[in-house]
Amino acid sequence: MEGSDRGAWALVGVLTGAAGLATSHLTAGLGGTTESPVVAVAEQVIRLAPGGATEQAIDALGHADKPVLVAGILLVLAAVFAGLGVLAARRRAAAVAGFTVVALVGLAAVVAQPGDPVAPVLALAVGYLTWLAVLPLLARPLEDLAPDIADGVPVGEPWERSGASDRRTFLVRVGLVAAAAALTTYGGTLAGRGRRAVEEARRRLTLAGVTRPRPDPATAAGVPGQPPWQTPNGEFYLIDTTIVPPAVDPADWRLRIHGMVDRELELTFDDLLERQRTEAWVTLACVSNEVGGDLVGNAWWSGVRIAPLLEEAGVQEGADGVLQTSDDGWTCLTPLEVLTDDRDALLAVAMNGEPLPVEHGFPVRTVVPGLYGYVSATKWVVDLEVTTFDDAQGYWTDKGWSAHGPVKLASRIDVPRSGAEVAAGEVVLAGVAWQQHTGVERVEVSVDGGAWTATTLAAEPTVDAWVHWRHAVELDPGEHNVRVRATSRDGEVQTGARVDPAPDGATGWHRVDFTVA
Ligand SMILES: Nc1nc2c(c(=O)[nH]1)N[C@H]1C(S)=C(S)[C@@H](COP(=O)(O)O)O[C@H]1N2
Ligand SMILES: [Mo]
Repeated sequence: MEGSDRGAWALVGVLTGAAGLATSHLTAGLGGTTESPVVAVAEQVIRLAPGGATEQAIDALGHADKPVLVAGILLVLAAVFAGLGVLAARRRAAAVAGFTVVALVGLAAVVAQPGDPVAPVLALAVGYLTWLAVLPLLARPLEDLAPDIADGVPVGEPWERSGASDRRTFLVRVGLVAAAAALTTYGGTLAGRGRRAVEEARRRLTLAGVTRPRPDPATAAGVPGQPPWQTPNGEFYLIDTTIVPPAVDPADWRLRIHGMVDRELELTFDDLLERQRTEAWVTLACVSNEVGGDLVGNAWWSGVRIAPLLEEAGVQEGADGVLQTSDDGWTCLTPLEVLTDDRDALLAVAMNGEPLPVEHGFPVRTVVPGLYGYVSATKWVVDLEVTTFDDAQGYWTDKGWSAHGPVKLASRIDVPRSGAEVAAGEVVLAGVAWQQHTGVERVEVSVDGGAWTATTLAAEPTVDAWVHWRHAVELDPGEHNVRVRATSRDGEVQTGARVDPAPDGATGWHRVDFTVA
C-alpha cells in the first residue's frame, strides 16, 4: 500500500471510531448515564489493576488519575482504530470484526459497573451501530480510488492517480463525519453535564452526623444464599417514573412546606442539615411487589424527622394529608397522621451511610416506615403541601391505585430457590418477613402441606425493618414444597388468599417447590 493510501485508510479507521464514540457519548448524556462507555472502561481498569499499581498512579497523578487514564485509553483506541482502518483496505470483514471486539470489551466493562446497565448498554449499542454505518460510508469512496490489479499486483499510485472529483468525494465525507463527530461529542457533553456536576457535588458532600450502618450481627439468620439483612445501595430495588433521573444540585435544592399551614417554610439543604439528625433502619417496599418478589429492601437512613417541621409550620385544622412533589413532578399524597406521629418519617439525606445515590433521590427523599413507596417515599422531594384527601391525590392514585397504602403483612422464602436441587438430610429453609411499623411476631412454614411449624427468628432491632427467619427440616429424596406465613405483633395471621398487587398490595403465601437429591 502506498504511504498516502495507508494514511487515508488509517484516517477512515480513526474517524469511524471517533464517530461511534461520539454517538455513544451523546446517548449516555441523554440517558442520564453517569459516564460514557470509555469512562466505564477506565473505571474497570482501575478496579482490575493490582491495588498497588492503582495507588501508585493515584499518588503520582493526584486527582487527575481518571482524566489521565481516559486520555490514555483514547490514545490506545485511536491507534487501534487506525489499525482497523488500514485492515479495512484489504479485508473489510476483518475490520468489522475488530470493531466488534472493541465493542465487546466496552460491554464487559459497562455491565461490570454497579447500577442499572440499560442506559450504558444502549449507549454502547448506538456507538457500535455508528461504526457499522460510518465505515462503509468512508471506505467506499476510497475503494473507488483503488489501483487496478494486474496479475495480482497493484498498478500505479491510486491516491495520486485518481481524479480530483473522486478525491473530493472522499474528503467531503471525511469533513462531514469529523464535523458531525465533534458536534455530537459537544452535544453529549452538554447533555451529560447536569448529571456529572451532581455526581461531583455528591462526591464532595460530607454529611456531619451521618454514621455508617452497623447492623447487629444477630439480625442475620446466616443462611448461605439468603439476601443480607441490610440491602447494599447497589442492590436496592429501583422504581420510579423517570427515564433520566433528575439532577438536583444540593446548592439549588429547596423544600417548600405550605398549604394548610400557619407559616410557610422554605428550607435550603444547609437549613435542613442544621436540624437534629435522626437515623433509622427502615424497610421500604413497593406496592407492585408480587408474592415472593424482590421489590423490597432494608437500609440505614439518615435525615431529619418531618414531624417537627410540620409543627413549626403549624398545621391547620381540617388537614389530613400532605401532597409531596418531586423535582420531576411526581406526586404522592401521604396521610398527615403518619408524618406527625412518633414514627421516624424522614427527609432522608443518606442511605446506608452515604449521600443518597442519584437514582434513589439525591439530595433528599422521604421515607415513611409502614407505607408503600408509592404513597410516601418521594425521591428528589421539593414540595410538601398540607392538604386533604378530598382536595388532592397523588400520581398513582390518579391511575387507579388505592389512596391509602399501608404495607401488608408479608413473608418470603429465599432458600431454597424455586426449582433448586438440595442435598438429602437436613434441609435449611430461610427467608424474610415484614410488616413495617407493626413488627413480626412469628413466622411459620408448612412443608409438603403439613402442619404450620414455627421457625426461628433472627434479631428484630426495630419493628420498622424486616426480620430474617430460618428453619431446618429432615427431608427424604424427592419433590417437596414449602409455604410460609407470618403473624404480626398485632396478632394478625398472614392471609393465604391470593390477591394481585393492584390496587393496594398483593397477599397470599409464598410457596417454593424444590427437589431433594
Ligand atoms: N420522584 C419519585 N419518587 C418516587 C417514585 C417515583 O416514580 N418518582 N416511585 C415511588 C415508588 S412506587 C417506590 S416503591 C419507591 C422506590 O424507591 P427506590 O427506587 O429508592 O427503591 O419510590 C417512590 N418514590
Ligand atoms: Mo412502588
